Amino acid sequence: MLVTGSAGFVGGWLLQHLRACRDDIVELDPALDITDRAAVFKAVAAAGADAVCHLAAQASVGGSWDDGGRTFDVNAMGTLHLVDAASGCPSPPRLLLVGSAEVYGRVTGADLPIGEDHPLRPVSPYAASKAAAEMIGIQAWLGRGVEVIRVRPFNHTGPGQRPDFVVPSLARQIAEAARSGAGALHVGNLAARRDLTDVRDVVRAYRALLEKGVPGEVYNVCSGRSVGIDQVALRLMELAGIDIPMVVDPDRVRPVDLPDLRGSCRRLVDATGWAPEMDLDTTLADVLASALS
Ligand code: A2R
Repeated sequence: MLVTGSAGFVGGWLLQHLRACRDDIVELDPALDITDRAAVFKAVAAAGADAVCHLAAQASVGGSWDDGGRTFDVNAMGTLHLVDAASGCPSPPRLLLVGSAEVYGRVTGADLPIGEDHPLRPVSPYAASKAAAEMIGIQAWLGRGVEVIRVRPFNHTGPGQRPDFVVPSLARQIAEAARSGAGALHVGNLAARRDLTDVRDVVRAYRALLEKGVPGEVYNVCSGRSVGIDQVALRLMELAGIDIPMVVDPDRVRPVDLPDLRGSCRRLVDATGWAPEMDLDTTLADVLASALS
């Protein structure tokens, strides 16, 4: 399997899972820019893989507001280059395009849990770039018969995630406070609720879908339950044995935040038999342990 973005957060966990499954793995050179069409063609041809998991992306929703053009180049055009390169192979590999549940945009309580047929209403430049990447994948399947499977992961976390994501950000601040014995927890929108899955469960879903997913189809990857960010913060403090005040930092509140995001994983479960194995407490304890180390 060829893995793009293997040096990233999810990539590291995917490689670990693939190794445990004794899969043949080729990593796209992390120095290769996915927007370099000629380089992507060369690398995909040389890899000769039967499957590709495409993780390489500008993955920051917040950052996409500052550089929508680059986000679109990397996430949409990068996907186009990869898909075109794959379709030009003598035996085109099966492709898993990793999108995002952010494509659903603002949803109301009545829409929950969100199924894959929910309309795409991207709010951030990041979400728009991921919706565009999906269209590129659909076209490759319908127009050229390339076996493309799309996934829309909801929020996921685990050890090694960058601290600009909410759980490691909270864990890092709490770890610092535990060390120093003082401090405050700077938070964004505490009222937000998110469907949080452990990255180790997410990568199992990706591999299972590459094996058993239906080409042309799209799958949510989520737990089906949402948890309040305030509950996450409180639980992390409890696990660390500290109690520090929470301070809302306007810089951490995104221009447009989604009050609740909870998906249905029914289609994924039906296709693969997948079920999350990690409970939230274990995930939080592991992220905290990694922040404390
Ligand atoms: O920016 P870096 O040096 O951290 O590299 C990231 C890489 N990447 C690229 N690779 C090739 N050409 C580019 N122009 C390019 N821009 C970024 O993709 C990194 O190694 C990887 C993405 O990893 P993370 O930023 O850690 O994201 P994460 O959480 O692993 O997300 C994986 C996928 C992405 O498609 C997200 O949009 C989706 O899951 O949620």
